[in-house]
Amino acid sequence: MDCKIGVRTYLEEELAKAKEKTKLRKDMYEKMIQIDPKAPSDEEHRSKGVTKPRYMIWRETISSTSTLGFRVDGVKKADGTSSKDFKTTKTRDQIVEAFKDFTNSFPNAPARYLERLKNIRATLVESHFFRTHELIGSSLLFVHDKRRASIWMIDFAKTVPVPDNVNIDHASAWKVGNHEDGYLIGIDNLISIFETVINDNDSLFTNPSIEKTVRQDSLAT
Ligand code: I3P
Repeated sequence: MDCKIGVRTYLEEELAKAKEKTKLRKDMYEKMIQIDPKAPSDEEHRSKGVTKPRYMIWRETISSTSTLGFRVDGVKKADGTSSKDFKTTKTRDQIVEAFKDFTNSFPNAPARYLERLKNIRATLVESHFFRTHELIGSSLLFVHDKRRASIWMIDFAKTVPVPDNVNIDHASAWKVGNHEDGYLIGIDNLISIFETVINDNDSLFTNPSIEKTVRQDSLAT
C-alpha cells in the first residue's frame, strides 16, 4: 500500500508559478469530471481545463490529505489484484476499513506496522535532514507477507531544503510561505488508525460467539 504523506501535495513554488503563468491542464479537468462532474467552475467547464494547483488542492480535499495529513494512493493485494480507487477515501472510518481489508489474512501485520510507524516517527524527530527539509508528495510504502511487515519512506522528487530563515515542525498548519508539510500530522493519524485496527481485531477475537468457536476448535484438536 502506498500512502502519500502530508497535508499538501504541491510545492509553494509550483503555486507561485501557476499564479504567474496560468497553464490549463485538460487531462486534470478530465480526471476531475470523472469523479465529480460538478466540481469544475463554469469557467473551467468552458475552457475544459484546470490549473495544476487547482486540481491538486481539490484532490487534497476530496481525499483525507487535507484533514488527516495522508491519503491512500494505491494498493496491491496478495491475490494480485491492485487498485488506485481511493480518490474519495476521506473519512477515518473509510481508512480504517481500507487498512483492515489490506491486512485481512495477515493478523500479525497491523502490530508490526504500528511499531514501525512509531520507530519512523522517533527517528524523524531526531533527524537534522527532516528538520531542514519539506517533504512534499512523499509516500510511505507498506509491505507485508505472512511473516514480516515493514514500511519504507519513498518518493523524494519534491523533498527540498527549507529556506535558511525558516523553521518547520511538520505538525503546524500550512500557510503560504511557512513551508509546513504536515508530515507528522499524517504519521500521528496513521499511528492512531492502526491502534484502532488492532483494537477492533482484538475485540473481534474476544467476542463471545467467536471465542466459543475458537474454544471448540482447540478442544477438537
Ligand atoms: C496526480 C498526482 C501526482 C502528480 C500528478 C497528478 O494526480 O497528484 O502526485 O504528480 O501531476 O496528475 P492523480 O493522483 O489524481 O492522478 P507530482 O506529484 O509529481 O506533481 P502530473 O500529472 O503533473 O505528473
